[in-house]
Amino acid sequence: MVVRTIGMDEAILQLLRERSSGFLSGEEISRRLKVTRTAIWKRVERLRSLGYEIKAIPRAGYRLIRSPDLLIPSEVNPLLETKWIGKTIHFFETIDSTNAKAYELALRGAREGEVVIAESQKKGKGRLGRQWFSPPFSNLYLSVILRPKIPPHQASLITLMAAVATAEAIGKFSGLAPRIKWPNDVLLNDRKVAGLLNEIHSEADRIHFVILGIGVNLNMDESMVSKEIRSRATSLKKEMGQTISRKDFLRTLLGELETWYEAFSDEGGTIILKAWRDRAQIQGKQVNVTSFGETLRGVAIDVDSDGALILETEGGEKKRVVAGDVEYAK
Ligand code: BT5
Repeated sequence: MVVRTIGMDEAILQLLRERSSGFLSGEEISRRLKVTRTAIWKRVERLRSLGYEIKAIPRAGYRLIRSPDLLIPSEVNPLLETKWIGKTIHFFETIDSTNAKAYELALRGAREGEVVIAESQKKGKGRLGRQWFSPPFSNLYLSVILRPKIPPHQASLITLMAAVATAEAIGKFSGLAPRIKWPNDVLLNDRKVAGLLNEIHSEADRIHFVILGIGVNLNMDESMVSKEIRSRATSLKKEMGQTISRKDFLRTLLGELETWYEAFSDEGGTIILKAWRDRAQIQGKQVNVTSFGETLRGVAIDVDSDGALILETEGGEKKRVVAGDVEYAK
């Protein structure tokens, strides 16, 4: 569907970019892409509606003046500095959930490093059946397919790795100091700027793939957001006081993901756990943890090598929490 539409749009953009210093006639585009001139005109109108500034002069043709901050592959690919993550990008203007799409692609054999990006999600997924608010053309919603050669019980290290990489990307990009909240929220000024949802497909002793789902609030304004989320969410634009180039941020994020995933693959989990602890600073904190409908109060001791939270409850008992939500006690 959308991919095909985008394919033709991108082909037109590609030709216009090649002719950056002059006009390209409708006739030439029509000949090279084997479509009618009316079809090209319709595509150009569509591209304009997406924010492309395209000048058209009768008899001279078309010229690309300016491109918007879109995340389509032809805008993103030339910028990427990664070796393998994002070499194939599946782009959608809108989709139910990038994670669901990536899962489907991975089942059909998509390779490690393939990425699904959407401009908006209709059913963006949070953890535990919750929703991720995903307004169009303002944030980043992406899913990366990984095929790590590790046993399933280590999969949560991949989640910690992704949280570290996302926090590192936000830190490098903004100069601010994001904090990780167990298990995988990234906060700026105690508000959530990014959330991660990782989904695993495995058998008893082997992981087939992990879908790393990452949502980062970049240019989302408070006016776009419901009251419920507003008090707990923030965006890079809000924290930095300027509009964010989503393409540039994406480049930074994919670069960090590649670096940290390779560090994990080469050196193991210790390096990830250390980086996670440095950015979470949860050890010794008084917390309330909600897990499977039960709320536990206590002091966070650490995360273990499987990413579980170790809590010392008020009664002095040690508990290991594998899934849930943390609130810092005031
Ligand atoms: C998460 O869940 O934080 C995981 C979010 C993962 C989203 C990405 S986007 C790309 C990929 N494809 C998907 O379908 N999902 C992933 P959780 O910890 O359960 O947090 C969800 C809660 O955060 C919601 O119940 C809201 O209270 C709040 N929330 C929803 N949208 C938000 C947003 N844009 N910014 C900040 N908070 C939000």
